[in-house]
Amino acid sequence: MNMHDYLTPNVCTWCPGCGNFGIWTAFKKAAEKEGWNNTNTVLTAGIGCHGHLVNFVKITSFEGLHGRPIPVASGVKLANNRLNVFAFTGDGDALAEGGNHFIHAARRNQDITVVIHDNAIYALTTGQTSPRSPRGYISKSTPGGNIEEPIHPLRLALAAGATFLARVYSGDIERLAEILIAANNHHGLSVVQILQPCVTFNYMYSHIFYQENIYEVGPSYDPTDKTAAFAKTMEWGIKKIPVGILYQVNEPTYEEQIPQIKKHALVHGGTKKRDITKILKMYV
Ligand SMILES: Cc1ncc(C[n+]2csc(CCOP(=O)(O)OP(=O)(O)O)c2C)c(N)n1
Ligand code: SF4
Repeated sequence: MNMHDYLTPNVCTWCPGCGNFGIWTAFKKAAEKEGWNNTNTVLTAGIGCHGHLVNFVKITSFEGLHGRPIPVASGVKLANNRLNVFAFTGDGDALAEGGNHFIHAARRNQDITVVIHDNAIYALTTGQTSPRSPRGYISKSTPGGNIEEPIHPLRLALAAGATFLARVYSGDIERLAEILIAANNHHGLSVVQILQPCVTFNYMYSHIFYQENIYEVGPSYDPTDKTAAFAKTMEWGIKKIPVGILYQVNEPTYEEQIPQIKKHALVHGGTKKRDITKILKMYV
């Protein structure tokens, strides 16, 4: 398939200039390069502007309930652990409604890729303060300014046991495509935090803000050093937003530790009929 083959008949509804366009393009580029298609890949998404992405990519997908793309991805991977599985999620979706799933996915180390479209607000519902909005952020849900501390998803995932953490700006399409490929190739849970400007509602985290304030961690950085990774996840602010692969280590995946799916995927195991009449009789 080439990039054009991934298009669907659905009309794209994102606002002009939205950071989601960069994510869409980068994903299709990565898919073309890696040969991701309906035979080997499944996408899941939550509810929000981010979730529309799966309607615009011709690969088998499931758009679930708000906050639930990770458990759906988890189920898909358990049923067929030979698939590439991507869970597209918003910052509200991943860290508020789905916050518990996010933490447990990190510690479980299933071999799936969680892609956070981080626009630091609830965009689809017109710009309310989210768990990523900074302190003091004024929106229609916090007209007096946000009084809560924002969540830093990579720091949270690292503390919970994640084995691959990356951050990238949505406008850097080449780098984003590379990182999506690296995340998918990683054995274990990968979290990719994409700095995705919402040009309609987020007046702080604009394209210019990210272009001026991100920096690549560079070749001298050791992504296997957990203490260094923690330090990187503590950085956020003017000229101080590190991007790139911040952490990557090899640990056994969840799937590798389940003997029943080590040799063949559950879906290829066939079904065995069992007579449960005796058991049912116990309940009458
Ligand atoms: C359980 C539940 N709570 C609230 C909503 C309403 N809702 C739909 S989309 C959305 C905001 C989505 O924000 P985010 O996940 O950050 O994604 P974005 O739109 O910014 O991409 C909300 C609150 C819902 N559908 N379900
Ligand atoms: S509301 Fe924001 S996130 Fe949603 S499509 Fe428009 S610019 Fe993108």
